[in-house]
Amino acid sequence: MVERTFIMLKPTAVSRGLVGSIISRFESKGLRIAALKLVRVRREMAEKLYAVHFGKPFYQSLIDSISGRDVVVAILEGRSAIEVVRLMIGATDPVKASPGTIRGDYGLDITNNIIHASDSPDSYEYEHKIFFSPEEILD
Ligand code: FUP
Repeated sequence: MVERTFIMLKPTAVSRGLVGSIISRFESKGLRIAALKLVRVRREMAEKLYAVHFGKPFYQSLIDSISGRDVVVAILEGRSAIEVVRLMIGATDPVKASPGTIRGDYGLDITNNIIHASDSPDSYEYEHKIFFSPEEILD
């Protein structure tokens, strides 16, 4: 099934100059870029993206880690894109993420774990609308 997923390259990926390398992995895999842009994250956008984590011990540092900072957001399209991208990014904790995955290859910090990706069709529907208007998504 062809579907879309939302990804966000976190501020560390941008500041370390990893954007091209990471996007290249998705292109090589055969995923199509349906939308792509560099954005400075407003605090309310961060709070919306991470609303499910409100109240958890790491919530505030998670919000602070992206608020006011630059990220690259994209929508990727392809067969089972949500599952494929989740496999490619690896486990949430980079210590546990397998080598060969993006989180496994590029860092150690759990909060700044390089990349976010939607984990279900519902989360895709919710997340991509925080960053993209319909006319920014191209067929
Ligand atoms: P994931 O979907 O893999 O990004 O993981 P979660 O939705 O569980 O977590 C969202 C973000 O919260 C992670 F990217 C990093 C951060 N986090 C922490 O900082 N500490 C934790 O113990 C768990 C998650």
